[in-house]
This record gives sequence, structure tokens and C-alpha cells, in this order.
Amino acid sequence: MSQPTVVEYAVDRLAKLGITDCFGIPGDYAFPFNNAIAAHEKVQWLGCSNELNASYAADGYARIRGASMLCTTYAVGELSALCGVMGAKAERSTIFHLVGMSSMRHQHLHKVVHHTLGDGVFQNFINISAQAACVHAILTPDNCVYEMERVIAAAMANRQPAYILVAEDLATRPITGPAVDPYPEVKSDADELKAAVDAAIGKLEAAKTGCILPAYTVSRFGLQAEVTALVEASGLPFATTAMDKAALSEAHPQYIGGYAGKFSAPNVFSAVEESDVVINAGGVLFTDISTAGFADNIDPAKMITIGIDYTQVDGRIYSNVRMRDMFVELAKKVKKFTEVKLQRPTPIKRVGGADDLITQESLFPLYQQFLKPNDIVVAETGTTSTGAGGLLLPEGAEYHNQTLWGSIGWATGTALGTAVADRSRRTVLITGEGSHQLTANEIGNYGRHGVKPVIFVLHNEGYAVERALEENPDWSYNDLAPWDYHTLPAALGCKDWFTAKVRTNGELEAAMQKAEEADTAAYIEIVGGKYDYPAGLKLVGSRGYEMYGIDS
Ligand SMILES: Cc1ncc(C[n+]2csc(CCOP(=O)(O)OP(=O)(O)O)c2C)c(N)n1
Ligand SMILES: [Mg+2]
Repeated sequence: MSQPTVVEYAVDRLAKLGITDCFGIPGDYAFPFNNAIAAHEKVQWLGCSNELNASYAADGYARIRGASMLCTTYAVGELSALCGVMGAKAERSTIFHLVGMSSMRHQHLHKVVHHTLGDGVFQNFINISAQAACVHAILTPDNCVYEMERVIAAAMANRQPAYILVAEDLATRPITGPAVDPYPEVKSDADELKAAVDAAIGKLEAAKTGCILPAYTVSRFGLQAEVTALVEASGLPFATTAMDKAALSEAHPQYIGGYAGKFSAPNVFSAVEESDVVINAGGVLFTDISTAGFADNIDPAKMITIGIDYTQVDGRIYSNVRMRDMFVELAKKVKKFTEVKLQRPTPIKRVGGADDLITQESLFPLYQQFLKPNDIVVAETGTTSTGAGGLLLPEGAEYHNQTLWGSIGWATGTALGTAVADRSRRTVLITGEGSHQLTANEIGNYGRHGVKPVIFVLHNEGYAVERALEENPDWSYNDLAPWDYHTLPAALGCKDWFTAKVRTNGELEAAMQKAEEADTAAYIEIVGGKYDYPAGLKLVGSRGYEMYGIDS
């Protein structure tokens, strides 16, 4: 059999990770990659409306499947994808970003070609894209085999993007380098691991009460079973910050609710801040947004921090310790805590009558009632992510938000990726209309690629979250063009979708019922109040520093 070409090899190697779809936009420099993907028997080319949307879709796909493929063309394509790929780096989502560039012949001759600055320089953009990845490689026929192993190992160990570039003339040459074995998974240092486990167990033995904070990384690294085993072996309650929401199933009897420092429910506050020991399972990031403006105050001395590749106990760092090994070892050795209280969170209560206009207070209980086990909820930054923090999700339901990177438009692109990644589960996209305007053209591709999400778009005449954070809610920059949102699916080619525009609680409930029964995707435009903000909103964001007198 003849040797595969560089691009054929690279695509096939990524397909072996279980990636069966590639999001992107073609371009002449990337044709070799485009062709290798379209021709691969196990990989589908999923065209998107622009590269930013494609990068968000790839993020969503990777959050469900563990890794994804994104393909863009030199400079113009890859730079358009940058915000999404950088967001994936921030939030740990493993995107393999494949880019085609001008031929080495042109590069050696410093030809002035399209998608460049006209300076004959070809390196201008490579370092920019590489910054959005944790590892990158420029493939050649000779290095392709081992470089693919190197980038895969690094990307999977960090769950961050990899940037893979190839010149168009080398892309279609047969590989020449020797075969190499896949790199083994990164292992813990045995001595450090033992010392870290002993220290953590010593601390747990001395404690009477405790709590576990599972991090977003538990979901990104697919370690839900390992951490659930630790939760169950210890008998400890667990809580999550906004960024970590639903890292483990919220239907678990030991889940006690969301943690936001002093704004947490009293039982959660007490379990996290007043118990003897806290297991930070996966490296929770105590960000401004996820702590309601740094309202958290956990004594570092009682924290056992299990990061991706290190553990910290009593100020001492145990390095080169993988978190999976820590979870497994602690689950085997931890004592059963008997003096802890397990008080489940109460689901948010319905308010408002059927004929009343929809408000922030009436909206979220209706979402909660609508959600089913195993749903994948993709929630946008804005009033949505603030209010959605209070949802109590059913068994196995996942929740995805870009809490750290916070780039609006993300959710509309990402939900395409989650829906494609698992067509057996329902993706529920919840977004504000301002965010939706950034990436709404992707709706056409939801229809084209045959996925059936349920989409809720809150139409509240502007950037409500920003109005809420400003002293003057009427700055003109928070206004928007008044789109007729519920007509978008039909205009974008999704003629058979169920669509509705609702103003009252009763209308929303009826539309939800129809969406549930429909055999198609659904798109529901919810008319909300221009100055109606969720209660928790005033607690977050940059203004929070002033409110609490905390110096930033
Ligand atoms: C790419 C990007 N641009 C701007 C912002 C600033 N920003 C944060 S939230 C927001 C408004 C969101 O409005 P909308 O989606 O309508 O949600 P609402 O709060 O009205 O429900 C803006 C502009 C951002 N986070 N990301
Ligand atoms: Mg809005």
C-alpha cells in the first residue's frame, strides 16, 4: 500500500481519537486538508458560516467528545477563529486547529501572495495562532508522524488546543518518516503521588467536617466517575461554583448547591467556609464572576487542592501528580465522614400567573421544569448565565457556559458543536438576543447538518446585563437593532422548525410543550422586560469591587 500524504495521515490520526466531524470554512491554502477531511470515510466536513462560529462549535464538540477538529485557511481564516480557540485554551477544551498555508516554493521566494501583508513574510500570523494553543507543529513529510504524536499527547494532557500547520505543496506529499508508537499518557511521579495521598489522607483523618468542590476540569477530562466515587466513599457533600456547575450530576444526593462565597445558601456557605477541610477537586478557579465579585473566603490552610498535574496540602506542593491518580487513590483510602449534613438545594419555585408577562423571576423556573435528564444546556453570558446559576439540573444533565473567557456569541456557535457531538441527547441553547446577533447566522447550519436543538432567545431590547452594571441604564451603546428573531430559522433555511414568539408565562409554557413534542428543532423568542434583571446580577462584574470595598 502506498504511503498516505501528510494531510491524510494527520486527519486519520485525529479520527483515531474518535473525532468524526470537522468544523470549518475552506480556502485554497487549506484545500489539501479540506480534501483529506471530506474524503475520509469516518470524518464529516461540517461547514460553518464563519470561522469564529466554527471555533465555538469545535469548543462545544470537544466538551462532549473530549476533542474536536477545526480547519481554517491561512491568516484570514485562522485569525477569525482566534477568539474561539483562545477561549478554548482558557476554559480547557481540546481543539485540533488545522491550517493550510502557502507553498514552501512561494515562501522561499518571498512571493507576495494573497492573505499576507504584502511583505513576503509568512511567519506574521503563525505565532499569533500558536499563542491560542498549548502546543503547535508545522508538519512536513518527514516529521508528520512523530509531530502528530507530540501534539496529541500535549493537547490531551492539558485539554487545550493544538495548532497544526502545513504548507500546501508539502501537504499532499507522502509521509517519509518512520512509524512511532503513540506517546504514553502522562503518568504521576510515584513517590510524589504517594506523598501527596498520605498528606491528603492525614488531613482528612484529622477533620470532622468537610466538603468537596469539583472543578470544570472534572468534566473536561471525563473524570466524573472517579470524582463521584470519591464523593461517595467520603460521604462528603459537594458544591460547585458557577464555572463548575454540573461538573458532577446535580441530581446526586450529596450535591448541596452552588457556591458563591457569602452569597451562597447558608448550608452551602457553612459546608464550604466553616468545615474543617475542603477538597478542591480539579483546580477550581475562583474568578470574579464565579465568586460573585470575590465574595469567597475559604481559609487556604484547610484546602486540599488537586490540580491537573499537582496537589497542594498544607502549603506544600506535590508536583507531577496527575489529578486522576489522586481521585482514584483518595477514593480507596478516604474515611467515611459521618458528621456532615447533606441538605439538597431546593428547586427554584414558579412565580407569576399564566397571563402575566414573562419576567426574570418567572422565566428560570419554567426552564427548570422544561429540562430533562441528560440534556446538554448551553448558556450564554449575560442575564442568562446569571439566572441559570440557580437552576437545579436533572440527572445527568450537563451545563456549559464560558464563565472565564466570557465571549458573547459563544453559546450560539457552541450549541451546534454539542448537538453534533451527541445526536442522541438534546441540546438546549439559552441566549440573550444581543449575544445571539454575533453568531446567529449559524442557525442555517444547524438545519443543514440535521441537528434538533431547542433554542431560547431572550429579546429584552439590548444588553441588559450591561444596563444592570451601569449607573445609567440608557447609554445608547446598550441598544440593538430590533430583529424579528423567531423568523430567522425560516429565512436561514430551517423551514420545518417549530418557532414561536412568546410574551406571557402561559404562552412560553405552551411553546415549551410544543417544542417537547416536535420532531424538529425549536426556536422560541421570549419577549422580556428591558430593565428586568436577575436578582444576583448586581453582585458580579467589575462593579463588584466597589460594592464590597475590595481593592482590585
Ligand atoms: C465578544 C464580546 N463582546 C462584548 C462583550 C461584553 N458583553 C458582555 S455581556 C454583553 C451583553 C449581552 O446581552 P444579551 O445577549 O442581549 O443578554 P442580556 O443580558 O440582555 O440577557 C456584552 C456586550 C463580551 N463579553 N464579549
Ligand atoms: Mg438582551
